[in-house]
Amino acid sequence: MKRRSFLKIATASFAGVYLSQCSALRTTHQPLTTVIKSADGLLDFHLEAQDETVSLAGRQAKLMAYNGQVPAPRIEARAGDTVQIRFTNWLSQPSNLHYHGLHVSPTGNADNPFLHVAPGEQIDYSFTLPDAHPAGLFWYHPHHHGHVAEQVAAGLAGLFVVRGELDEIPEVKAATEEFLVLQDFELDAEGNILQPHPLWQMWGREGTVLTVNGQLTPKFTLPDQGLVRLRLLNASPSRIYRLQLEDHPFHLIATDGGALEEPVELPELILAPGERADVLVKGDRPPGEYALLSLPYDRGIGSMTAQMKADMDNDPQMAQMSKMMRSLRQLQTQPQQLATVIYGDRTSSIPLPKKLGAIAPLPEAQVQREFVLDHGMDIQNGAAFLINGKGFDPTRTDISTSLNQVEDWTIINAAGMDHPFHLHVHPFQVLSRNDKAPPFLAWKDTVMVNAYERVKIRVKFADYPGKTVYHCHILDHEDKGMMGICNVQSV
Ligand SMILES: [Cu+2]
Repeated sequence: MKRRSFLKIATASFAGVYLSQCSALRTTHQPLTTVIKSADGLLDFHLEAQDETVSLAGRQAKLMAYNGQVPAPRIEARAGDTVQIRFTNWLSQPSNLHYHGLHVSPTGNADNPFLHVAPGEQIDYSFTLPDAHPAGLFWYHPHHHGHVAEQVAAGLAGLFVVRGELDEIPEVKAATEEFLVLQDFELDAEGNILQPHPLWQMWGREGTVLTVNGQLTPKFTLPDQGLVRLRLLNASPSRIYRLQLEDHPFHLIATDGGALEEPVELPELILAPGERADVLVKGDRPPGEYALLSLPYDRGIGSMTAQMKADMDNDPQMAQMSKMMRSLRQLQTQPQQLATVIYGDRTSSIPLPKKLGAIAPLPEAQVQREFVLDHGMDIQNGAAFLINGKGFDPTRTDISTSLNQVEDWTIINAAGMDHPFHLHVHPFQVLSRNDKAPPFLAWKDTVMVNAYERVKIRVKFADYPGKTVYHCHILDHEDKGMMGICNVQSV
C-alpha cells in the first residue's frame, strides 16, 4: 500500500480522538497534551510518530511528535490492565517504542528495544501490566539504537502513569496533581532543530530552550495551606536538572519505581535524564509567586565548553555553535526559571502523609558484577562510549542470568563526565555510592553515576525472561555504544 493512501485510512480509522486533538492544536496554537486512559482493564489506542510543526515555547517549531503533540499524550493505566498500542512510524528514519520503567515483558511486541519499525510501517504493541505493578510515573520514548538521542531531542516523549495505591493515600489524593515534562531544545531561526556538532554529541546534546510541558515558564497553582503534587520527568536527552522551588522544600514521595516508605524532605532535587520524581509542596509560606528553578549544574562538560568557545570564536562557520556554547555556559552558571508556582485560594490545611508504601530490601545477592563506563576512540566513528571496554553489539549477549537470581552490580564511572545508568524491565535498589549507603530505600530504574563515582545496585530478575538492555541515559552516549545486553534465562 502506498504511504499516502495508507495515511488517509489510518487517520480515518481513529478519527474520533486524533482529529479533535489536531483541530484543537490549530485553533488554539497552544501546546496541548491529551490524556488517554484505560477503561475496563484495557488501554487501546493509536500512536503515530511524525515530523510536525508544533507550538513550542511560544513559537512554531519543526519537531517530531506523537499524535501531533509535544510532549506526547499522557497515558494512564492501572495494574493488571492490558495495553494495546497500534504504532505507526511516519518519520523518515526507523523507530520503535520503549516503555521506560514499566515492569513488562521485553520480548515480542512488548518493551522490546530490538524491534525495528521502518519508515511507513506499523506495529501492534501488546502487553499486560502485572497485577502487582506499582503505581508510579513511567514514560515512553523511541529506543531504536543510533536514533534515540535525535528522536528524543526532537520531542518524542510522553508520560505513562500507572494509577494505584499511592494515589489513594488521603493526603496525596487531596493534593493538586500536576505533571511536569522537562525537555530542552536547540532551534534555529526557522524553528528547525539544530543538528549537533560531533563534539556536542560527544558530551550529549543539550538545548538552551528549557520547556515544561512544551511551554516557557508555565504557571502551577499551589492551594494556600494545601499541597501540590508535582510529578516530574526529565525527558531531555542529556541535560541534568538541579531543581529548587524558592522558599519551599520538596517532600519526595516517589521515585522511578513508585512510592517511598515515607516522605523525604529535600531542599533541592537532581534529576538525570530518564529519572522521575514525585514531590509534595506545602503551601505554608506567604501567598505569592515562587520560581521553580533549574540551578547551575556541571556534569563534567564545563571546562570543555570554555575551551571550545575560545576555538570557535575565530571560525565564522562555527558562529552558531559558539553562540550556543555561550548560552549553555550561562545555563551552567546561572539559575534558570522553569516554571512559576502561584498561591491559589485558601483551603483547609492538609498535612503531609506519614506512611506511603512498604519497600522490602532485596535479599543477599548470589552474583557480583562490575560495569566500567568509559570513553575511547573508534577509527570509524571517532568517540566511542564503552561498558567494560566494549561498544554495543546487538549480536553479543554481555550478561546471562537466570530467573529469580539476585545480583549486585557495581557501576564504575572511569570518566570525567556523569553517566546516568538505566536498566530496562527489572527495577533495582541502590546499595551504595562510593561505599556509602543511601539515606533512604527506593525503587529505581535509572541511577546517576557521577564522574569517577562507584555506585552499587541490587537487582532481582524475578520474572520476564528474555533479552533486554542496560545503558547510559545520556542518549548520545547510548547511541555511540554505551549499552549492553542482559539475557534472563528461564530455569
Ligand atoms: Cu553517558
